[in-house]
Amino acid sequence: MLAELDSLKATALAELGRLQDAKALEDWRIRYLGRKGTVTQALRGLSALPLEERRALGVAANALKALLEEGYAQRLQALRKAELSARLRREALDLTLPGRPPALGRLHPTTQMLRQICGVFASMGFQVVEGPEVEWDYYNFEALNIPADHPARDMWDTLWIDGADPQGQRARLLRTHTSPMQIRVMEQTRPPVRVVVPGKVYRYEATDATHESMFHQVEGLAVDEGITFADLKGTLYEFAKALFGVERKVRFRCDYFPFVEPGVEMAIDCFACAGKGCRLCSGTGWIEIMGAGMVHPEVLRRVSYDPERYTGFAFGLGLERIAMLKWGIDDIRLFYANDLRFLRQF
Ligand code: FA5
Repeated sequence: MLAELDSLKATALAELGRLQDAKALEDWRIRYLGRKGTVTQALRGLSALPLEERRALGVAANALKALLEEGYAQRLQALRKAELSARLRREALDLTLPGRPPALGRLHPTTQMLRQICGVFASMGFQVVEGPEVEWDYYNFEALNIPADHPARDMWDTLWIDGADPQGQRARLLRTHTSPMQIRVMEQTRPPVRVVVPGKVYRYEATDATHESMFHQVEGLAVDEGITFADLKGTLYEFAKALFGVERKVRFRCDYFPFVEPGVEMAIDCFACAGKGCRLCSGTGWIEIMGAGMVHPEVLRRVSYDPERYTGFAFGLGLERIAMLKWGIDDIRLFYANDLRFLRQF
């Protein structure tokens, strides 16, 4: 019987050493140490033996049981450890891998420039308002002192909504400039008026490096008692300094727009060559940035402002052209070509 226990011990331990997973280990435990397991059965069988024999065998059988239980516990621990390290290897995270940056959006250069320009005028007390892009002939032309058949209409190549042969003031068009908002604002308010109007405008033109058929303008209008040409110059000078630097010089030269009198074009001295003449300023030393002038008395009369009492100035600038100057962009078509290589630079 002792010999049997010895051989049982040898087989059980040899098997235990070969086990590779938890399921096989559990089977092993049931086979040897379970309720009907070999060792348990052997211990039960002891009761049938004579006392002397029972004592000696009992000690040996209990020692075997303890040995196998101990072996089982150690093997279980070893298997769990092996399993854990295999899992850690399998699920390892490589913390040295660079992360994937979330794609962040940004403001379009036009929007950035628009906010910058409106910010400068807002700091001088101008209110920012917006108006419709689909406009009546009346506001875009007629009320601005440009009646039908007036040759000045040729200055703005118009996209008509209702066909190429518009009939009168109720014809609809895509506004060719932001100036119609001068009329809309004055119709709805009494002086003093101080507004800037940013927005899209449309022209039926062939595109090239400096012309788009859709671009943005920022209109400005100030009307009150006693406003003079000096106010116009001062305001626009402040604007030029804020946007292009304090050392800028400005130049006003006569220009013609039917809704202002006198009308001017405003230029700044070229900041690329400090007025010496270069490619940016076509060798002139000056860069034109907007049209402006004193609001025409006829326009004031149209909105029932008394031109004997009130005077005002207005200006209109091309936003993309200003952005091109500021950021050294040499083709206006880049703004709306949706080329990310261009847009990501802002
Ligand atoms: C006007 O549109 C007048 N309404 C401006 C004005 C307002 C004058 C108030 C007096 C008082 P003009 O057509 O020149 O003017 O356009 C104004 C600016 O828009 C130009 O100086 C230029 O910077 C820009 N611009 C004109 N045409 C285009 C175009 N096709 N593409 C891009 N920018 C343009």
